[in-house]
Amino acid sequence: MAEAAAPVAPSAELLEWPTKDKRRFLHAVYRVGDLDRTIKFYTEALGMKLLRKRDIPEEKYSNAFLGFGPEESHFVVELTYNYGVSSYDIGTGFGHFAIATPDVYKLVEDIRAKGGNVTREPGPVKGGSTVIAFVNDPDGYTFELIQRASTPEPLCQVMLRVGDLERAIKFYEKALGMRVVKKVDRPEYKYTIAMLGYDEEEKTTVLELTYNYGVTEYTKGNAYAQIAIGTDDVYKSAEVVNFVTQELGGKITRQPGPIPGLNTKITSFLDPDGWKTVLVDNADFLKELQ
Ligand SMILES: N[C@@H](CCC(=O)N[C@@H](CS)C(=O)NCC(=O)O)C(=O)O
Repeated sequence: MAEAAAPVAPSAELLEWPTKDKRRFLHAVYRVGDLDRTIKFYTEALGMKLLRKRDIPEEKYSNAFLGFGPEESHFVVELTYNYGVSSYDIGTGFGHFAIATPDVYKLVEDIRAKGGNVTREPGPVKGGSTVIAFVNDPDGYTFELIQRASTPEPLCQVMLRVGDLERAIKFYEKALGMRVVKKVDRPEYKYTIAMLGYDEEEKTTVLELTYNYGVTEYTKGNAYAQIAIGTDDVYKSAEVVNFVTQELGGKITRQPGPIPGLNTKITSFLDPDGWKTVLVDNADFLKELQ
């Protein structure tokens, strides 16, 4: 019997594409049970701005985009409200979004004054010196507050838990062209974290991957959806992703091409742990904003 053909290795030029491409974190997409309630909390307590809203009645959902600056240059959150669905399961794998602020103590007081749920009081991170705090939003999504003198991008992290950190790092390096900008092992607390992205963590948003010693499985729930990242060529990008999934796992869930009706070109895929990323054509995305 003929054996299955080994995958043909793409050219070196194609494999380098993810690091040559114009990549940027665009938004994190997740579902909330009450759009107005979340908009109120994010604008009044967390200090975000409401950037745009859209209602798609034919598909029975609405979106709201919020962040600390315009979508042309900032990472933002894209909230999805599905008509009639008031709660979701966040699962155990999703970690948090993070907000960098010069004064965590002050922000926590402001959040508390607005009725926010502070789950970890401000103070140095266990095993380190950076002042952090944790608060939960009305749906139970966690926001880590991180003390930093200044930052061009306050919405600075998406933290996801993974079952095999080295495999996940390889995937985001090879398939998405990210770099490990920081890695910290805290054996006393039995976890390792890796920050991955396209620039230093003080300058832009990073993906924080957390490995808890011995934990290989998490639940994903149905609340958090995906991260969107910009690309200049969804077709080339998808070819690389497809090749990398053959080595490391994960799979393309949407072949590259325009979204019907919107014409924005995208491709989406799962990493080896099942976390979803969507790559969005940079030029099409800017047209969407106009
Ligand atoms: N078991 C933790 C490992 C990650 C972790 O502990 N991260 C640090 C922040 S980098 C933290 O949450 N520390 C808690 C604290 O300092 O109170 C998890 O899965 O969330």
